Amino acid sequence: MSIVKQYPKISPEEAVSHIFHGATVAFSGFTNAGAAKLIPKAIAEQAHRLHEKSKPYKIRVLTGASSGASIDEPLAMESAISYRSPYQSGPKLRSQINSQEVEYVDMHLSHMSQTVMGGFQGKIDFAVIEATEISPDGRVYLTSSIGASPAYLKYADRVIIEVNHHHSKRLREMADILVMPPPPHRFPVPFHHPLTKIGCPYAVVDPAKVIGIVENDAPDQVPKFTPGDERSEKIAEHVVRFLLDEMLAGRIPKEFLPLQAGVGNVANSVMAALARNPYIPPFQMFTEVFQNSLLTLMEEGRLTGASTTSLTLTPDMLDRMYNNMDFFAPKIVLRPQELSNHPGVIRRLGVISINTALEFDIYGNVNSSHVFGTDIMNGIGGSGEFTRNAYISIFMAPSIAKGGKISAVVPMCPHIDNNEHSVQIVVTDQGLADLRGLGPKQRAEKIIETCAHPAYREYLWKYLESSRTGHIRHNLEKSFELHVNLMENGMMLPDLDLEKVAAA
Ligand code: 0RQ
Repeated sequence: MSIVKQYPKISPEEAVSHIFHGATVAFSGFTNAGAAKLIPKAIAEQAHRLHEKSKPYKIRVLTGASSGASIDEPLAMESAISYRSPYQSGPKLRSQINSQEVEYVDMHLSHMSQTVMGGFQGKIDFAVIEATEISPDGRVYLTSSIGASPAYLKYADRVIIEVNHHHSKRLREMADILVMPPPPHRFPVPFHHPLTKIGCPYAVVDPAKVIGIVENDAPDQVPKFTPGDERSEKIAEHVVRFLLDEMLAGRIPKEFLPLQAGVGNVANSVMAALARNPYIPPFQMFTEVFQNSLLTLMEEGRLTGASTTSLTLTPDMLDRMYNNMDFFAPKIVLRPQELSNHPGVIRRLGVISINTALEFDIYGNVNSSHVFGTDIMNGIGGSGEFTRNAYISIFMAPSIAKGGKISAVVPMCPHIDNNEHSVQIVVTDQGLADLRGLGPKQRAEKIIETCAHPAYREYLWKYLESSRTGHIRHNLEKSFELHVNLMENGMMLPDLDLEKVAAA
């Protein structure tokens, strides 16, 4: 730490005047939670002005995870992004990635800090970080997410802080921050419980690097999730019954095990169903996103503690938390994504991971990220580090999408995020297949019979029967027939009667 200084208060426009074409800018934010807000908007305006004069202006964007309305979408609307990592979920940016206008590096989220340290994302020219406060000696108190911000503050050349007065200063009571040193100087991460703390309540920056402070008062732009539908409810029922059976079999202890749940409607339905069931004891979470449903569960005493890297709460729910910090602060730990998603800790704690797939194949390989194996949806996010190291790893998907035009169960996935060696349980609204201990043939039979929608079962059985025998049966000429049909005819099985499918 070189100096102690008073930071100049600057306007977003002044801050942005430093950010040059081609710069790599690392923003705070893991989802919209804790995302920088005013500066991305001002960068988008700067891009608009320069593009109007036919001048080039694009930046390379890093964040903790997705950033949607706060960063990705305003910048993508002005074609101001040339490179993006490690995760995104915005429709405009997605289309620019899929047309190869934007280079996208889709990464395991806990790797981000190490990747930045190694220089694989290039030099970090600027970090733009939202904070509740920065002290003259460089302690940065982060807001509703920690994400990769501690590493960005450490490795960036120059730093701009958005001090956001909307957030509670008491967030620091939840924060547990450290940046891992490079190997071989790493140490075991001694978490024996989701709420263990080993770090500081603040991140650290060299004050000499700080260009200035931009003041802000805007809430996080976290959108509302739509409520779960009938298929999500069915999936939730299967998952709850399975977890109860695991308890009865003694494979889950009576005090239960920490859960990780992905984001989205299906995950919300599962969390709600778990909480409703009187035989599931109050539980804890070791996860990366703390979303609306979890806040309610905590208030009801069903969720007794959570480790996370972001509070992805709609503004009303975040305010509800801020108005009751005496209750919430001791029950939540906010960590850097390097630690919230730490493989060794996930394994040690015996986390049960519950994530969502776009599709899975008859052997249990999962595609969560690339439609047709070509078009990005969002990314792998944290699903890989949780699935690979979980005590029980679960993937769920509605058995059909787009009214039956798409089957979630396919012969072979054209892209694989999580493979058959890591995925233990797959579940759809049709049923749950426990793949543990099963060989490939048994897995295929179980998945087709239990998880596939009835309208697709016959096709899948025929595929299996017509396949070349080996340890794993496949018919390489037909492996992607359903996907090719979907691309060419808009339906995986063009002769299917969709009204009948919907009724089944
Ligand atoms: O299309 O948006 O046009 O309606 O895909 O599907 O069913 O709404 O599912 O919102 O839960 O997202 C895997 C994308 C699921 C998400 C994924 C179409 C479908 C719909 C979305 P529409 P749903 P969800 C923690 C862990 C990876 C990251 C992760 C995800 C749209 O869960 O990004 O797990 N996961 N992170 O109609 C083509 C198929 C399809 C399909 C569904 N097979 N082919 N389209 N759709 N199946 C979070 C973080 O890491 C931050």
